[in-house]
Amino acid sequence: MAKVILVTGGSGLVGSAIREIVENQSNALPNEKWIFTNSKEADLSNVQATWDLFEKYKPTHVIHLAAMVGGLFHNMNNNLDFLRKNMHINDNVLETSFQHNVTKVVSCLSTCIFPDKTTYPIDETMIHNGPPHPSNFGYSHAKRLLDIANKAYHQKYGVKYTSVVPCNVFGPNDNFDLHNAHVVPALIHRLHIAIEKGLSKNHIFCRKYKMFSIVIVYFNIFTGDNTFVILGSGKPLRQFIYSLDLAKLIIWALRNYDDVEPIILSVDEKDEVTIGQLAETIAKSFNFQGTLEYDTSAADGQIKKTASNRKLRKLLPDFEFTNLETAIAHTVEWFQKYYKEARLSSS
Ligand code: NAP
Ligand code: GFB
Repeated sequence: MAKVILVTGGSGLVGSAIREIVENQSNALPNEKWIFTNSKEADLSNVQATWDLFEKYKPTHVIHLAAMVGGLFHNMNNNLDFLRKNMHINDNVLETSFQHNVTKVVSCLSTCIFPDKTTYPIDETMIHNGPPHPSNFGYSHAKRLLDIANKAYHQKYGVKYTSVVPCNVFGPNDNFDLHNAHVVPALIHRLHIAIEKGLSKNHIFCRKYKMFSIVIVYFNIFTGDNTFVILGSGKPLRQFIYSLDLAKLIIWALRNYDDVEPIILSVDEKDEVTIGQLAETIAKSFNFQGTLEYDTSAADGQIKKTASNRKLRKLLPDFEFTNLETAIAHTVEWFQKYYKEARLSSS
């Protein structure tokens, strides 16, 4: 049977990773037609625009990624927008999918929507066991409603609407906006700027006085300005999944996972790192020789959200995740190569 697979949010971090796997790494099956859409083509918070999009493509399957997405600080300052925008998008996509007889919808939740006061590791059964962390309650409740809606549609109509629950995601084509981004793209962008500023200042100094780059190191040590500040204490723990690995798992879920219950798509618990370890890994990728300092006046957000991928491992025991250092190196390399086209500002 021919499948028309509509990927909402197809231009974002996760959507572009799926496109990379499907189109550039030729992983589409002969009977699959893949369509990647974005907010310019159709604002899915608008009912009519959503209807028109589905009328245009008549999808049989939907991977629903479109959402208002952001890091800790963006969420903290915009809980109402995250709640309303995502509620509208999610309700429009699910109801329009049903009205168009879509066979299957795979939506995207997040490990940050779980209860803040909980036991660890968290698993798929715990989503609604208590209030989420106050920093992102708007986003979290909108995402939890997706799970509730999936179950309501299944109960009434028997349709296969399900969801996947990624941990923190990063990779090429992320949102690198300095204020709204998640921690990985934010640190990459900020360290890139710091080094450019530092080096360009020193380069100017050296060029003017015809000195060699060895002076750059001396100049930095001498002026002591080789410090990079990380927001927060650096102590919170996170699991990070490379976007291309997540893309492969979401494609697998569309083709093979038919349970209405969510499934966590996360690296193993043993791969959890502190924000400080993450920052050191990013600094190593830039070959940054300076010192990392922590601004403890800035929020830490959730101290941990350790998720179990046991359910995934049972179904896909041999799946191999890209290790963090390699994935960070790929992302830094991509950012430096495509700096001019990257999403440096999401406002
Ligand atoms: P992203 O890079 O910010 O991309 C968001 C996508 O949604 C973009 O394609 C954007 O289109 C689209 N979009 C936003 N508002 C829209 C609207 N009103 N109508 C239509 N499209 C709209 O986000 P992402 O990181 O890829 O996230 C994708 C999914 O993964 C989301 O559901 C998110 O909640 C989930 N997730 C992300 C993370 C993470 O760490 N990034 C972790 C867990 C779960 P434009 O490009 O036109 O704006
Ligand atoms: O990815 P992130 O912004 O969101 O990570 P969460 C925040 C952690 O990184 C906090 C530290 O401990 C911050 O103190 N951090 C250090 C920074 N430097 C920076 C920086 O420059 N920018 C940012 N953003 N953080 C999000 C949820 O939580 O997880 C979202 O709020 C989403 O809803 C996402 O679901 C996956 O991991 O804390």
